[in-house]
Amino acid sequence: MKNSQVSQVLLMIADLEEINGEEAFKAMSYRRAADYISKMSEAIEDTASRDALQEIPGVGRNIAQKIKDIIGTGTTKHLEDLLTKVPEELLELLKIPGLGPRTASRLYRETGVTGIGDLEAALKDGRVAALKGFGQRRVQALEKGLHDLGSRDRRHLLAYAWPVAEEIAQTLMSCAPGVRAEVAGSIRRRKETVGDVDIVAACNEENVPAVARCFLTGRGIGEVLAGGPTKCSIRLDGGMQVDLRIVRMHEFTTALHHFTGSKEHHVHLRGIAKDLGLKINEYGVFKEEAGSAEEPVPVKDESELYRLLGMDYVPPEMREDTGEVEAALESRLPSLVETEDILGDLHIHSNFTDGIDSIERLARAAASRGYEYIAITDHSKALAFARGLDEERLSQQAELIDSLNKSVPGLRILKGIEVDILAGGKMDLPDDALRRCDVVVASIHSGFRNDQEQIYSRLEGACKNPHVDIIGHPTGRIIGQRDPYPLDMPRLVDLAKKTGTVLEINASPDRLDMSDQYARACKQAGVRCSIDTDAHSLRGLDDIRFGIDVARRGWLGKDDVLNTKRLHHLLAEIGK
Ligand code: DGT
Ligand code: CA
Ligand code: CA
Ligand code: ZN
Repeated sequence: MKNSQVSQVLLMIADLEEINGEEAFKAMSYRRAADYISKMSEAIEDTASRDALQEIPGVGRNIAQKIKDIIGTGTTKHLEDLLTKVPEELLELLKIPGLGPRTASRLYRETGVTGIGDLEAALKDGRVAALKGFGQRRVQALEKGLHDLGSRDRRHLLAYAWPVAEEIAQTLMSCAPGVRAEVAGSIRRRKETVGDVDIVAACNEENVPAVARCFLTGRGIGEVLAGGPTKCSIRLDGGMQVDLRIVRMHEFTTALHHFTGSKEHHVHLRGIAKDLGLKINEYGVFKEEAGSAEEPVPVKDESELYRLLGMDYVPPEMREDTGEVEAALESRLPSLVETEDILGDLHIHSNFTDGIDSIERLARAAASRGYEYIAITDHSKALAFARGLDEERLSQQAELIDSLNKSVPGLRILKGIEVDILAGGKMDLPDDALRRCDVVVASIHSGFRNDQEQIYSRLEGACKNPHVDIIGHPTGRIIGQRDPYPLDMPRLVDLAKKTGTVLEINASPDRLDMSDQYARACKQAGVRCSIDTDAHSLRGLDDIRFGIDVARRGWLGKDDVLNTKRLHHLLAEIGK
């Protein structure tokens, strides 16, 4: 059982307890434990077998026993009891942004609503509006939430879909000799969200049934949607669809290219091929012969395919028909930033605030990734629930960092802060405190309902503050959960250009903020970006990959990214 699964069961217990009217503090212990377990690097089974479950925050004897039950059986008697008191469909309601356990409980007890479908009906027929305390605004918010939930369920985070897809591709390769399989579609293009998973497999004729069988009988399949010899489609238990194309070996390159997309990129390529007397499709590249059969042109790999069209190789991330075809024809595609180019991470939280790992452990992990530097940027005091730092704790942290810099070899730990941008554009800590930091990330964590002008003037306060280096997660969105605050992005890019402020590509899989098109706008305007994880644990450092994906989709090269610079250049660039 994975940590994330155990954590989910605990969250379920917490929600059910609260819906059931249990006191809030009881649910809180489960939530704390769940949060910690999902972030910690040790496998929960190992924690259990060394009898250390009670070291987890929120876990006493009672919850420890339940965790053991969950590890062993996937559930616990307490959960099963709760499920007899509260309909499980109510948990679905909690997926609606802004709808918490208390509201779910009232909806259930006072209008009889259980699931999403019921709620839709009760909103329509006025049962919800008739509830005490449910004004028109609240009803509208629920309607919007319901609508957003619908669109959220149709797309999945890249970070969720990608490992699932890779695992299936790996399995296919081991189910018969000589099988090739690769993930295509929007995952290969590294889009932030994925509609469905596309996999292309190639094998010899006689192995087709084995490959198809292997795909259709894999783990976690909820439903088989199609099961033909060349095209199979399944829906996984979690609701995600997976499409598989099975082709012959010599078709692999063109099939992979076709199903990588995007459709728009391909439409453009086909036009170019036609002008050259060529035809390209999933089965190959063909010379169009007047009056006779088309003659196949052998294609070894994708580079060769593009070469046949008179173009440079276009990386999958750029295949969106937003100018890459023209650029590839004229040999002026930028060379994109790579994972190896990243020399450090400038937005990391430690256990001084809401991170779970110590600065020392974070530093050692960063050093072993080959980083040259990291910045510890914990929250400032306005974020009370995260135990944000005041000046005094910030200087205690600075002292610790000074001593760690002597004892952790091969890596410089920079003193940083993620300072809250308050109402009116004031920083949450005085200039004196910010001046002592090597790196200042300034972020908005409150007042999301400000209007566009208010948001802009807050960001203006940050960009114009001489100590602020980077604007963290500039738009504030959480994918599928929270819309960005109202922000005129081109105006922020202008401002960043004028003030020399760096804009962050936050690599947290559900933020990816800025998005790819904003990153590209920065490049065009000559505004520097940084790619940072906002890690709250050792594991979070791995998210850097998703930030690099965004940068590459935004056409950024190494030089466009601040944290590809060597330490002394970095410090010079941010004026230190
Ligand atoms: P998604 O699933 O919405 O995140 O996006 P994709 O790009 O993975 O789209 P999907 O799964 O519908 O199709 C995968 C690829 O197959 C797509 O990127 C290009 C190719 N493809 C699918 N349908 C068509 C089509 O009607 N025409 C062309 N040219 N290509 C198509
Ligand atoms: Ca797809
Ligand atoms: Ca598909
Ligand atoms: Zn933040």
